[in-house]
Amino acid sequence: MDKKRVFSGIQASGSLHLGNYLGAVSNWVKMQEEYDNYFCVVDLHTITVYQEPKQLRAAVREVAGLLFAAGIREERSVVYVQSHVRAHSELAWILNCITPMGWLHRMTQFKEKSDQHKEEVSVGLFDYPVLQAADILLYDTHLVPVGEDQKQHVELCRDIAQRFNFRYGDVFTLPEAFIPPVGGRVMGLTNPEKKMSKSEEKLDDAIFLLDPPDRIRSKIKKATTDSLKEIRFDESRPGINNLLTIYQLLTGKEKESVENYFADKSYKDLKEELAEVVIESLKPLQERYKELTGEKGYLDSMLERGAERAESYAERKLQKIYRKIGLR
Ligand code: ATP
Ligand code: LTN
Repeated sequence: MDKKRVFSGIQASGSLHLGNYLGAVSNWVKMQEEYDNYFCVVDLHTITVYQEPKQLRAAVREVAGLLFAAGIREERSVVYVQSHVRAHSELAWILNCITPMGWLHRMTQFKEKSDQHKEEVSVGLFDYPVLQAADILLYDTHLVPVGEDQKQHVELCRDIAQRFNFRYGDVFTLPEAFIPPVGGRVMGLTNPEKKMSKSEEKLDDAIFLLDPPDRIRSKIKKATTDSLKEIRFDESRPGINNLLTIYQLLTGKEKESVENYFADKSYKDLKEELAEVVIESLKPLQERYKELTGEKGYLDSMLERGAERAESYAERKLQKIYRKIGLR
């Protein structure tokens, strides 16, 4: 029987952080054996907000390199860059023509991002979720593993697919979001009321996957906690709750055993132990990243193969869509 298909995307708007890793990428790695996978560096989404060209080029390679370093394997997964496969933009246009503006006005991420970039909000930023729907629908995707912030976009994608199928016949598979029960929303270190984010100005808020050990120690040391003492999971205490959640995810322990372990310890102990756990967890990834990018041309050739494989699927699907609409 054919395996179910997984698709997910990641932006090249900066370095990857622990939130991206725990909320998304680590699950992609775990899931890849069971499914047929497509993982895409979504550079066309990234340019919905201005990026300096040189930096963008470097960031795309860094993100792709980190996916492989984290354990995504070419044998199991197609990894490629969105702009290398033209079908994404072409399908996005078609979906634009069946998506009501009102649906996009409801997207909370657009509201947040357009507040952050008040000086210039592009049409592309508004249209961002439609391009995302095109990504997903091109590959007849069943499951979309993402962090909690993307749930609304995947639901919109389903709505667009349903509308298309209703008008033109059964063309699209209806996808479902897969959001991890723990880790779907890792919070910022200095501001644990907000999710950890690449584009956050405050650099100490996020632990980046390529941060050296000393940076990790100093960021965790500065993390916001509270004036209480007890170390336990409690959503009303976002700072401590977040540090414990990161610890739990990286050690693979149960909540209860994490709480027992820290029962007689101080916040200082928690921070020191967490820093060492983070450093050790990222070490193999950082070493693989160095190896992989040290060999000239290695990463580029993997991405080239990825684009070819993605294109052969996407192009066939797109031709079918064109015929359904009456464009062929
Ligand atoms: P930023 O937070 O800087 O805007 P983003 O959300 O645009 O970044 P992407 O790189 O596009 O980040 O996201 C890649 C994946 O990481 C998505 O599945 C997203 O849901 C997930 N993700 C992002 N931030 C977090 C977080 N703090 N906790 C859990 N998952 C996250
Ligand atoms: N909007 C997503 C990135 C993204 C994506 C996708 C995720 C673009 N296309 C398709 C899943 C499926 C984000 O994380 N900000």
